[in-house]
Amino acid sequence: MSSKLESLQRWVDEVAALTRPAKIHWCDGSDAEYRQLVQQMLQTGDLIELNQETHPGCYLHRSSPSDVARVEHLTFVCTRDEQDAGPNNHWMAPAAAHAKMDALFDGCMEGRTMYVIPYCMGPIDSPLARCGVEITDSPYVVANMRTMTRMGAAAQARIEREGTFVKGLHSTGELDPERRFIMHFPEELTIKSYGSGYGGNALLGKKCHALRIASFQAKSEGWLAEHMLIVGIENPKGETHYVAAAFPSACGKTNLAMLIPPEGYRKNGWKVWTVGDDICWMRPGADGRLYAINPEAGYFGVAPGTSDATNPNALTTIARDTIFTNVAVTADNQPWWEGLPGKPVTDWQGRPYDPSNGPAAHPNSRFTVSARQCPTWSPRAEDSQGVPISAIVFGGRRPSLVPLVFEARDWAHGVLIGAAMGSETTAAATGAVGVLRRDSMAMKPFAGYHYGDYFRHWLSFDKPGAKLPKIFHVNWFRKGEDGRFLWPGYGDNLRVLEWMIDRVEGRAKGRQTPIGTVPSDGELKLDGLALDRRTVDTLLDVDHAGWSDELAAIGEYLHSFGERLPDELHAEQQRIANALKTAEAA
Ligand code: GTP
Ligand code: SPV
Ligand code: MN
Repeated sequence: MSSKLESLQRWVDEVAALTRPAKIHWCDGSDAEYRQLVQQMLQTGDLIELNQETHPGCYLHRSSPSDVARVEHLTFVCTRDEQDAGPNNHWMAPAAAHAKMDALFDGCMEGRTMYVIPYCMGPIDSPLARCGVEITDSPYVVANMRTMTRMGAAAQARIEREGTFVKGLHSTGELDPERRFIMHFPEELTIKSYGSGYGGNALLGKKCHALRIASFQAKSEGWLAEHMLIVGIENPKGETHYVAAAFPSACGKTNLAMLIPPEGYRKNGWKVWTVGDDICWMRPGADGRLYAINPEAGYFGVAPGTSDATNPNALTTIARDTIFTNVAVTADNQPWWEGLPGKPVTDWQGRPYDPSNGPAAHPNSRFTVSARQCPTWSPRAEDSQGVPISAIVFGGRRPSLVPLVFEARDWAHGVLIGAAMGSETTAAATGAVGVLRRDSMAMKPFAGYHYGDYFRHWLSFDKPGAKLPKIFHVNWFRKGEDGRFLWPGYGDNLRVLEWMIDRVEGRAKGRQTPIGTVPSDGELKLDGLALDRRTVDTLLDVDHAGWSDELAAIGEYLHSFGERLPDELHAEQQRIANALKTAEAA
């Protein structure tokens, strides 16, 4: 390849001088290149061939058993001023962080191939898209980046035209958890990641670039980089509303993005269009509405729980040309995880399956697949201007208190609802599972700067001329006394989305409560569901005493962001706390 951008060539030379690879390969993103990589990984054991009759083009990767999830305690945001990283991030001084990382990278690619991956996040000709280059010594990372991003020659051409790109340096190193760090230098548009080969730690276009670095850029450039799915809901009249929803990791984004409408809805002509399942970049258009693109080109989705009953679309999507990571295998060499029919014989670590070792598939096992393989893939995913967003949805795993759905009265209230989000932790990150923690806008692990500044940035979109989406909060995870989910979820979540669209279009009146608007009697269409009256009442109930405690906890949480917290959010918190007191007294 000729006419390389000088700054790019210089950086590649510098990295090569530091890491000392045996070979350098510039990735062009071609089919031939992919096939060659797969052949090589089959030989080294990095990939294992799955049953090619049932799953053509599908392979299994087993990661090191201590490298199976994001590592938030080893992830740093290295701004010049510690304050700018905020209490929501781990911080290290840039010079110290560079020194630490460069010592790890010193000679780490000896005898190995260094891959240079030019990629574009977003449709290749979109003004909202941004480019980066990841340098890695992992062919598995290359194969995944090819599916997850627009990788190769076209991205490189755009980089050469624009002259700027995010620099991401990655090595799997020794896969030693003691020598593992994921460092971000947002002011230098630079990422350095060492010691992990897994997902968000290693595919640097995804969480590191498209969320941590991008959120930092978006703040100064007037847009938003969010941990959100984007889904189009088409009604029987052929009108489509686009909804963006932020749920924490492993809390239902992929599932909602691909939902199949309940039978009655399908008969009536409702359709669902998948634009994105994890990341959303949006900015105001000329008409004042927010327009969104999905910066990714593929899905890195949670395998366990994916079944014909929950997400048949995903099952169809991953029936071919998919890389599975840390799933189990059946006797006839098909991928298997908890929730599928059939039986595992080999677990995710390659051992004969023994239930006393825990689940057969790792709870954070995943599939990597091109978005275009999804039967509900929306052609608007390639729209360079993005899709207009009608509603923003926040949600998390809340076993109690939080109703199925409620609506913010205005933008500032919506920002408070997003900021106050809480959810039980999941296997997507290392650490305890099932612990309730605050996860503002589902961005706790991903906001590349101080949450106080981030909330202020969100509030700044409410200005004259803006036609902002309505903001809602949902909870699919409310549990009954028997510990089972009260709401059927999955496809039936469309019933809740329909109510939101009715609110957007002014058809549903709703019932005002101190925490926001909930569906009034009969507004939520529940026909065909075996839900008794008491369950529905519980799902939509607003417990004033319980919410008073919740608002106190939210107040304390907001307080932890100190002076940078916008006064408007304190005021909103106070307003709702007071409304609850009044309601309790009544
Ligand atoms: P990340 O890729 O980690 O960001 O996760 P995600 O938000 O895309 O989550 P995903 O859709 O993969 O769902 C994670 C888990 O939640 C799976 O085990 C699902 O089966 C389960 N889940 C998703 N939607 C629902 C729902 O509506 N109800 C219930 N009860 N579980 C759900
Ligand atoms: C998440 O954890 O939110 C994911 C998976 O989407 S990872 O790419 O590993 O971050
Ligand atoms: Mn995610």
